[in-house]
Amino acid sequence: MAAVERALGRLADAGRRHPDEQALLASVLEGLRRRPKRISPVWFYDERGSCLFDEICELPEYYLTRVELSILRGRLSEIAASVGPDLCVIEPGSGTSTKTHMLLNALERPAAYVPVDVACEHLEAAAERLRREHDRLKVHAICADFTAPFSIPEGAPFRNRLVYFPGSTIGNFDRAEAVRLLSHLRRVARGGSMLIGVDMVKDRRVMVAAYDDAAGVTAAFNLNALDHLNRRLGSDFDPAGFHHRAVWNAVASRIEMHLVSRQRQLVRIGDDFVCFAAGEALVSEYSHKYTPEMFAAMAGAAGWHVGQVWTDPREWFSVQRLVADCSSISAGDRGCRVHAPRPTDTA
Ligand code: AVI
Repeated sequence: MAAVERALGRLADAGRRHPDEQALLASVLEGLRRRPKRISPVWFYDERGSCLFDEICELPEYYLTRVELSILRGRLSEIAASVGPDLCVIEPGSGTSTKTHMLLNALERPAAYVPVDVACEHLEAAAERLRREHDRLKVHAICADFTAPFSIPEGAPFRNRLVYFPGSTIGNFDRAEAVRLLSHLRRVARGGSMLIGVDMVKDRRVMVAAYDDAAGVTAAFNLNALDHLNRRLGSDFDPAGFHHRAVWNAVASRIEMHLVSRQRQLVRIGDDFVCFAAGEALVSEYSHKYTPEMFAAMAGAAGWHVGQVWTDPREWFSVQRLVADCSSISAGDRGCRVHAPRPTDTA
């Protein structure tokens, strides 16, 4: 009898949920039934999570943002010359478009900028700022999840396309997902090119420290995902019942962020319960690191050819130009070649 009542209660509860919320709940439960359990890194990014991420980018251990910016600053005119004039720059997951400003200033007569992001309010604010700063630039913001198909308005000045995908966001997708995304972005580029930020394999200690900083900001960022889940889905994760862990998985060439259960516990999610054993890890993020060869092979599987690779003196990070059509790579740049670092590049 109790089981029947529980089942009826579950049906009544399910009926009260919005279909979008039900789909969200179903996808979270699907991840929590996997071995190891997984949640999507999208749960990091509520308001607090976005602020924590901004703080992460300033941490001494988190080299990625700093090094990518140093490469861009040091090679900006070379990069701008390589992609050419009159471009429509499309930026998936544009956020606050901070690095874009620098790129747009260096490009010759940029025609249009198309930021694509799910955070619609931030997107419009960033678009408005860029409209004010570049008065001849057409800015057309698209509020969409860039991993799903989205369409760009037809016609000039949206023709000559450059996809700009900095920040090593590609590292947060596993290989199959990354190939799918890169193929999708190649179709978006329509025969154009892509500038992409790619984090490189380096000393394990450097990589682990970047995801497990001494001040505990990344730990707070990771645990905040549980608060976000609780608010959105009415689950009862107790963040104090988990601790943050960052590990290097050499076989998969990635940093993994885990939330490790401190004890055996039951967590209610919707009308279901999920059991965690003491010490059991919930995977919250993968951050893949590449060698130039690994990345070129993956980009190749998505139909891209590597043109130039710009890197820093320690070769910790790279900015790569990918082209859909191999004939647009000059003979000297063909293939995967790491440029000799210049003495002016600093991390
Ligand atoms: C957004 N992404 C590229 C970051 C990374 O480095 O994988 C997210 C992040 N996770 C922990 N720290 C930063």
